[in-house]
Amino acid sequence: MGNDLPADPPADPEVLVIGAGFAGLYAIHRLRSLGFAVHGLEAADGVGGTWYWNRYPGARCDSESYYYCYSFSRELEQEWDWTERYPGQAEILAYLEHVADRFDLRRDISFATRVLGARRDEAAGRWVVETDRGTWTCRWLVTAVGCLSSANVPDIPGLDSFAGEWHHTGQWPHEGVDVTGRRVGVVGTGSTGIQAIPVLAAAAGHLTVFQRTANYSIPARNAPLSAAEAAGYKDDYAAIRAIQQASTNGHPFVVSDVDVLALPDDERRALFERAWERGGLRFRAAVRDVLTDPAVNETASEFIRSKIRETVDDAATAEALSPRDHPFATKRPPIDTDYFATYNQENVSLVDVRADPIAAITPDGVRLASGAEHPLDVLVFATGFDALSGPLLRLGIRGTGGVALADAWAEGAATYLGLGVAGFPDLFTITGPGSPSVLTNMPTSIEQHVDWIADLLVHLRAHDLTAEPTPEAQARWAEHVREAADATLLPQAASSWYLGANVPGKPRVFLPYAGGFARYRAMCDAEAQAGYPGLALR
Ligand code: N01
Repeated sequence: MGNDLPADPPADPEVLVIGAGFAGLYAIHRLRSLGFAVHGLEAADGVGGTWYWNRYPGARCDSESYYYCYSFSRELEQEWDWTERYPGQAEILAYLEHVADRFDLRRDISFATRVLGARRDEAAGRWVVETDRGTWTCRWLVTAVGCLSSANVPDIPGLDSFAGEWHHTGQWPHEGVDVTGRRVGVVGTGSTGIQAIPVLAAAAGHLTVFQRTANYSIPARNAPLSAAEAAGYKDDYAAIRAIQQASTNGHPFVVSDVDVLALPDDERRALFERAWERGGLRFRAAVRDVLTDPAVNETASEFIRSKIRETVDDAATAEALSPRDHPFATKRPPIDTDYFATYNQENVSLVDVRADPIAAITPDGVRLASGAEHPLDVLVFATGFDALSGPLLRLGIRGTGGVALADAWAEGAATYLGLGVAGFPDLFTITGPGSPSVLTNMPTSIEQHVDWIADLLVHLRAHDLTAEPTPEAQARWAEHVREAADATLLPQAASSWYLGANVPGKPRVFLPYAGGFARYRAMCDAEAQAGYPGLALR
């Protein structure tokens, strides 16, 4: 089905939802089912969000398919068939297109409509939203713009002069990029680079990886889902969802209570070997305290380094690929298919750009500070995103008194519960900064946020109220977010995008809430049950 613009977009809906990915689609569905006049604005010409834009080679989800999906509809759970343990980009996009059709969501979405700004009309008590296709107003503005949708392309001198083609992985051309036999460079070895590098290496004439920070990666162990496995998950959904709701990360697995430091070396090794064989994100749940006890973390970190040494033939390359500057899982841990083994291919080389930084892009390729030249035909920036706050800031939002969100957040993003911002009445931010979001399985967090916002809007509608966080509640939440991060090893990763460290000039504030999904959900529920004491309701 196409994504035609509605012929007559409804004038002045009650709720505007910006974005039509996992969050926006569910928000439109949920709010519509509660009787709100809701409309979606989407810059792309289709649904999908992250999974619309991220079409780079190897793009695949790191959560397993049976739980990287919505839980709000039992029928949807039963009727959709995933084909692999980890769903690829095209399959997730097909799923979201199915959801849009099944719940008839497209009729309430304007596609190819980019938000250019949103300002508060205080007299009218409404938001005025400017788009490249006209102006809208609404009573409640809900952002569903994702956490990782604002591409971070490094400002390297000479990029404009490059004679080859360059692409950021988050803005990958829909027609694909033919790298067959060509000289390809990849900058970045985060989750994205680690997924793309083996796939690019299989086709490229030569692949040069420009690595600034070595990364821990666990084998994904992707495989087709057998009919029996798929049926088993469908039968077990009630239990699976219950575990997710009670979990730290919204994943349906529990963190082991094994004290790895109490184990003899051979048992410790055997335990990690089993977790390595199982693969995936649950490796970090194989023992307790990985993210809180440096000694425990080092056992996991060193095990992974030993696997890199086992896998990579050249000892110097293995050492260069071995992370030493941050503990395992303090940056989002990637999972991979043949990532480290790729460096054994003759057509692949690794360049350490921490030791010898990229100085310039030339018409021919990349020049390092030492003067070394790397000629390239294709340059791929797997350099990540201006995370969490970036997608909101680029909406150009102005709240009470015309204050720009950018100014309100000059010292770093601050929200209440990640859901709203003081000074911005009737604006609600699905998976905003200060929410567990990126530390969790995203669909789980998205559903919780949308349900919470929907309940609040029902309350506001019933009592004819506006709502915004009180400055006091927001300040308390910022402090709690900081304490929750400081109770873990997470802030130790100096170059982490969790801290905004990947974007030059971005304030260093730990952005996601690290206190755990279940605990967070309980706090959100308590806030609602108490009549929203953290919100000024007028
Ligand atoms: O981005 P990243 P990503 N010169 O920021 C390097 C999610 N995700 O797109 O670490 C040289 O993690 C940077 O180096 P450093 C997931 O949450 C999910 O890979 O800053 N290098 C780093 O190596 C993930 O965490 C999935 O020193 C530069 C890399 O680029 C998040 O998205 C798949 C540089 C960026 O890594 C972001 O991952 C993929 C420069 N100027 C991603 N600037 C699935 O679940 C940056 N780097 C499918």
